[in-house]
Formats: sequence, structure tokens, C-alpha cells
Amino acid sequence: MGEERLEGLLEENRVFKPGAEFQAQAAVQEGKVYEEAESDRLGFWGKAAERLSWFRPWEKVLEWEPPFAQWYVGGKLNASYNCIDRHLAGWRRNKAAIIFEGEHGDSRVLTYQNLYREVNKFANVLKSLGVEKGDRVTIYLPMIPEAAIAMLACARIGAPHSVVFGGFSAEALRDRINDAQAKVLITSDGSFRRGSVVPLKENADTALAGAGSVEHVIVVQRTGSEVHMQEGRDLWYHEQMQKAAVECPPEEMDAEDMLFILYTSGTTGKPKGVVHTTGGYMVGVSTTHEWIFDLKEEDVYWCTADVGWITGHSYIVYGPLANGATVVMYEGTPDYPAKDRFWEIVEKYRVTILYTAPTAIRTFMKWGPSYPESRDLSSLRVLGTVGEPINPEAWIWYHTYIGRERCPIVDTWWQTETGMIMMAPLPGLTDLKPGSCTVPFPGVKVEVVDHDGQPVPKGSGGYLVVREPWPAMLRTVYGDNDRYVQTYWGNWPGIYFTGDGAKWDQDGYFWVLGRVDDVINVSGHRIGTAEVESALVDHPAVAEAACIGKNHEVKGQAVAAFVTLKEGVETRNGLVDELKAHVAKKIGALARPDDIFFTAELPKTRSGKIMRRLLRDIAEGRALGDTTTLADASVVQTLKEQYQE
Ligand code: 7RM
Repeated sequence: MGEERLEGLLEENRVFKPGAEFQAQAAVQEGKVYEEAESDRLGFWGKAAERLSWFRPWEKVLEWEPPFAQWYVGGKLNASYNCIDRHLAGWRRNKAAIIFEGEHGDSRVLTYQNLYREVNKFANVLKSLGVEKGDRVTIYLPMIPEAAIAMLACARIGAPHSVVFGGFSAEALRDRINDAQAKVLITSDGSFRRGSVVPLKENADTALAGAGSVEHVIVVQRTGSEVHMQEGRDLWYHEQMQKAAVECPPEEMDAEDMLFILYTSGTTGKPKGVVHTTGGYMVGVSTTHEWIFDLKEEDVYWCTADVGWITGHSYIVYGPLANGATVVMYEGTPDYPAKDRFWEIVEKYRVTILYTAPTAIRTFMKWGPSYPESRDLSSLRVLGTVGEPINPEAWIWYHTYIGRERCPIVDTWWQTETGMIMMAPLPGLTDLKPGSCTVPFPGVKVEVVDHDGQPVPKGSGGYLVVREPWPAMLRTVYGDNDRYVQTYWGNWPGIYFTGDGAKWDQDGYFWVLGRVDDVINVSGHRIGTAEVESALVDHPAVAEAACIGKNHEVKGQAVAAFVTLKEGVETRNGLVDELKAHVAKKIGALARPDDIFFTAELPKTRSGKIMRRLLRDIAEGRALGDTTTLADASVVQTLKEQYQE
């Protein structure tokens, strides 16, 4: 397709209606689901819960003592049973559950029966190490099937897992282990990244020097790298699996028993352990997965996220497997060994549903259409995006070159805290507008409100909130109910604040604009400004630091840091790189600032608060906003002049 046509589509600002053929076969075809859910929200979620297998039915759909919710009160179930055992009765036993594609093109297929065996055995390994119901287990693994196996094994025995993304540093891992007081750590001898090896076990060893709760480390062999194994503490996964018994009955979990903790960045330096429980989470992720991706029995579904993020938890593992789907899991990056890697995988497995991030789409745009054009993408039928707002240009490009104008795009808005997708189209039903995540899922009540928590009229913007509890909502911040209440429910009583700004248009469509708090969204990953700042201040040369998110063509936002050095410290060659490396070491490469700018002073209010808003104006070359609350207005003027130089 020519560039001109692309321009034309952008200008039209057009609405994309579901195709008649797609509509006729869609999982949800009738708009009345919205009205039904609206008129009887709890009835809707009660009915949705029937899709799961329960050991004991619930007595009440919701018990709501704001802001603490209990869903499916009295119900008993097991997440691993729902993801595996119940599919074994019929022909799905031999269906591919996980199709694994290694970075080097090696491949492994686990049927539901295979998965059953692996998960049961590993659950027995964990038990043999003394892991009991309620004990926390930290998982620090690459994107290999063992990551999903480990999560499901934890779920099977009722031990909440805490998955830490493999790109996080040793220190970040240590803090997360300590906060959860994990008893066991599961890691690997390394992880492949663009042909080289990331030393996960070495990071784990460093982390464990400061993490006393861990009694055992289970090490998966992936790269074959030489690693140190500490006698009595460290055990090889494959050796333990050899001796493990094949049957491990699933623990009967209460609907409200904790399924996992997942750490996410907030506005303070300390990441929050977001707590999800079993019943509501499983109902939420499985329902949304089927309806939004229009899941069919024969689909080959590929979500390109890492299991270390919520997207991997909800839409690689729990949602799809609860639905008996075939899930593609890919270990590597989009450009290794070549820039057509994703399209090669789509072609190889005839992927039908592809769920990825705007930052990836913008990267593909930059590389140009020749890579997808060289592959057969005719199997694709639904495309999804998540992680940040998608710019209409990227949406149209995705629709044109990947979907070949045949596939609806589901732009899904949600968060680690919401557990499940909250806003997205139902692709057989909803008209699409490029750049809008469209409307709330049935049974979900999202609004845009003003400072006083009052809904704003259509056509205006404000704060994005959720008005009513929803099944997969976070239940608390691990070990810190106060922080849960303050962070999410502190602005307006009984109303959940997302941290996002949004507008809704005349048709009631939502346009999420991005974070309004001190969180930076880099390539769809949340990074707290305070975390990066404290990493910088940890360096001996730094007195003070302020970080902001700066618009970035591919990443959405990039971290930019304004740094003041300690008295007597001079800027020197290499200091910028040293500080960047220091942040990567403290947090992980994803938090590494793109720009570091030295300044004698930072713009502050009279009460000493750094005005990041003005720093953003400077970094993006805009006119300075209101400076009247500054303690010393000349600071920001000087800074601006210096920056422009
Ligand atoms: C799933 C995930 C959550 C934050 C959220 C938003 C942003 C996510 C979209 C989006 C616009 C989207 N969880 N965000 N999806 N913004 N449109 N479709 O990303 O906890 O890591 O991040 O991401 O700001 O608050 S997350």
C-alpha cells in the first residue's frame, strides 16, 4: 500500500466498523451484553463465574466494604486446576497448550497433558522443599516454559508467586524477595538475549547475599553457562524433576486466597507489591480474554509480553490457559537474528491472534514494511495492543501492514492493579477509532472526573477512575493496607484512581492520555521517577536529582534526569555514562536515563518540592508554564538557557 493511502486514512479520522464476516462469527455479537451488565452488574459477574470449575460454589458474588472487596465469597477453586486439569477430560488433552519458540529457533510444544505432568511434578518439588500453602516463591526466569510451569505449580499448592522480570537488577530482585519474604527462588543459569547470555544466576547470588528468607534456589538449565551452586541451598531443576512424583492434588483455595504478588512502580522509591487473589482474578482474565480477542478453539494466540509483567500473567498464562487456548511463547527479541523475527513466527505457527505493544509497532514502522511484507501473515485475524496510548499513525500502520486491512485492532487499557482488561472493544461489535481504547468492558464502570470527583461532560478531559469494584481488582498492597488505601482510594472515597488522565468524546469513547502522577511509561513499562532519582543520588558524585518522562518517538517516553553534583565535584568526561550505568545496575537497563543534564540548582517551590512540570517544559523545548509558585524563578530561566545550548 502506498504512502498516500496511509496519509488519506489518517486525515479521514475514520471509524472502522466490524466486517460483516467477522461479526457473523464473533464470540459476542449482540450489544445487549452491555445493557444487561449495566442493569445487573453483579448478576453479570455471577454468570461469568460459571465458566470456571469450582470445588465449592460461592455464596455471594461481592462483599464490598470500601475499599476492601471480596468476590465470590465462600467459593473454592484452584487456578492451576482451571488452567490444566479440566481440559484433560476431552480431546483438549492432546491440544497444544504452549508452543515455545526459543531465541535460536529451537521449539518445544507442551500439550495440556504434558503441562499437567510438568506442573504436578514441579509442585511436588516445591512441596519437598517445604513450601506450604501461603508461602511466597520468587520467580526470576527468562521467557521459557518453566516460567509458566513454575507459576502454575505455585498456584497448585497455594503458594503465592512473585515473578520478577529478568531484566531487573540484582538489587531490585533483592528488594522484591525481601518485601515478600520468599522462601524459595526459582531462576536459571542464564537467559539468552540477542545471542549473548544474561547471567541471571549471578544476579540471584548477589541478591541473595542480602536476602535471608530464601532457603532454597532452584536453577533451570537454559544456557549451559557455568554457575556457582551453593551446597545445600541451590538445586538443579532437572535433577529435582527426575525424582518427583507425577500426581499432586490441587489445593482447595478460597476465592479470596492470594494467587500472586506482582511488584509495580509507584510514586515513591519503593515498588508496591500488588496483591491478586484467586476467584475474581480468574473470572476476570478468562472472560475478557475470550470476548476481547474473540477466542476460538482453533486459534493460535500469541502475546509478546514477558511473564514478568502483568500482561504475561493475565494474558499468557492465566486467561488463555483457563480458556484452553494454544499459546505461543517467544523467548527472544523482535530483531534477532533478523528484523522479521516476529513475522517469521507468525508464519511458522500460523498465529491467528497477535497481542503486542505500541512501542514494538513503532519500532516496526521505523524498520519499514519490507519485513512483514516478506512473510505470509494471512493467518492473522485479530490484533491487540497494550501498555501505553497508541498514536493513530502506529494504529493505521499496524492495521495496514500487519492486519492487511482485514483484522480488527483491540486497544486494551488496563493496569497491573486492575488485573484484567478494563476498556477495549468487543471486535465483532464495537466501531474502532484509532487511538481510542473505545469503551469499558461490560460490567466495568470507568469514568472521567474532575478535581472533586464529579464526572465531566462528554467532550472533556480529567482523571480516569473506576467507580465500582471489579472481580480482578487488586485487593491490597502486600503488607501495607495503608498504602493501598492512600494510593488508590485516597483522592475520593469509594472511587479508585488509576493515575491516568483521559478524555471521553461525544460518542462516549475513552482516550487515555497517560500518567498524571510521577510515573514514567517507557516502552509500556512503568518506572517511578522517585526510583530513578534515588538510584542517582546513591552515586557518590550526586547531591540531588529530578527525573521526568520525555516524549520519545519509539519508546513513548524516555527518562531524562536533571542532576546537581555535590560540592566540590566537577563534571568530568565519562560521568554521564557512569551515572547511566549506575541506574542500570541499581534498577535494571529499562530505567537507564537517555539524557542526563547537570545543573547547579533545581526549580523548587517554596516548600522545597521539585517542579517536574517545568523540567518537562524545558526538556521538550516548550514555553515555560506557570512559574509563580517557584521559590526562585531565575533558576528555571538559567536552566532553560543552559539546556538549549
Ligand atoms: C497492562 C499494563 C499501566 C499503565 C496505565 C496507562 C498505560 C496501559 C494502555 C495504557 C493507554 C492503553 N499495566 N496503559 N494500556 N494507556 N492505552 N491501551 O500496561 O501496570 O504496567 O501499566 O499503562 O498509563 O495506567 S501496567
